[in-house]
Amino acid sequence: MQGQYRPLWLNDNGDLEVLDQRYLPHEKRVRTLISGADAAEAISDMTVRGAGVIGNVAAMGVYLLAREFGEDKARIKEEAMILRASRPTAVNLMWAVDRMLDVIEKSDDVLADAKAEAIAICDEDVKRSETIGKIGCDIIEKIMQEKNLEKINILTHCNAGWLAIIDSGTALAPIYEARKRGIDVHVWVDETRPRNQGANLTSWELLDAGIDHTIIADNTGGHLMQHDMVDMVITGADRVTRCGDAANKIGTYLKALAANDNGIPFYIALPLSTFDPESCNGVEEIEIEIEMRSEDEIHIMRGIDEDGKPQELRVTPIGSKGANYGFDVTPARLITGLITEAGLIEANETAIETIL
Ligand code: RI2
Repeated sequence: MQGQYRPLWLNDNGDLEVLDQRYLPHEKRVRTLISGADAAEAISDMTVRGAGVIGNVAAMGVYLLAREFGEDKARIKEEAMILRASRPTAVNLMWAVDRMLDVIEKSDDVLADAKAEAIAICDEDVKRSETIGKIGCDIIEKIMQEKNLEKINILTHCNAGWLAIIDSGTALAPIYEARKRGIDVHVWVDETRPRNQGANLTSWELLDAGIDHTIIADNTGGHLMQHDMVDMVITGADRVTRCGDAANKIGTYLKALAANDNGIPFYIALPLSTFDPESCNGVEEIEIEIEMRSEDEIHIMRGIDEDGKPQELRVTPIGSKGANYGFDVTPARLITGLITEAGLIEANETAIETIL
């Protein structure tokens, strides 16, 4: 692939260019990152987001550090710690930075090796995403056969498409694959307050791909499930423990509870780099890494007006407090299966051990 991916690519100067996801779906704006600090900022300010892509941008960020600091490995390592801490929950970020630093540590040609490794990480994600798509789509076909469906309704939360992991996502990869296989799919897209990754990004991706979808307010899923309007749920993840508990965008847990209550299969799609082998009980152990974001995201809605101009609108009383938890943890017992590039596995320690 040589560094040309849809949400990020290297330009002719060797700078990293990324699609600025803060302006989607209304504007396709590109931001150029020339230093490791630029890459860290782009991750923290959500120019790029999604567990896979922040790992990719962090890896490319370490390459940019190698370009700045040459053979000064100690300095690269020091600066890379800023990248490593640029968001707290998605473990792909730490995984990618550590892998880059390992290569640099052993390297005699830091710049060339760092660039090659960052590209390798991205290339591997392309393959992972493709495999996840195929395995996930086999599950879609199985559910359709079992229920004798002509069209399948899949609910997803947040954005786990190609904007989140190259080149076709985690949760959306099976849906893209279904389209390739000619399967009739309809996607319920949770808006995903407060940053609206579903309403802004998943819908944009699906519209672009010509996939039938409907955006719903976050609290709609339970009602749809009670009325047999959802056949399966697939989401991505930011961190999955070795025992199968999954941290994902806030609200995922409530969807899993509703799915469980209604006997609807609930899948998490993830690359192996999203596993956190260090932790087991996700609610207790991931708690400290759950991102708390600015309460302004709760108070202020962003969008465009009738003239297409970006606007911000305060929707809460001035003086009320807001709390903005970025992620929640879905316990393994509520997860039907984990769709990974190593296969479909059960969400438990014994099964996960065989693939890590
Ligand atoms: P992949 C997102 O967080 C969501 O939690 C989403 O499910 C995940 O990243 C997608 O990442 P944010 O970065 O599973 O938008 O596709 O806060 O890697």
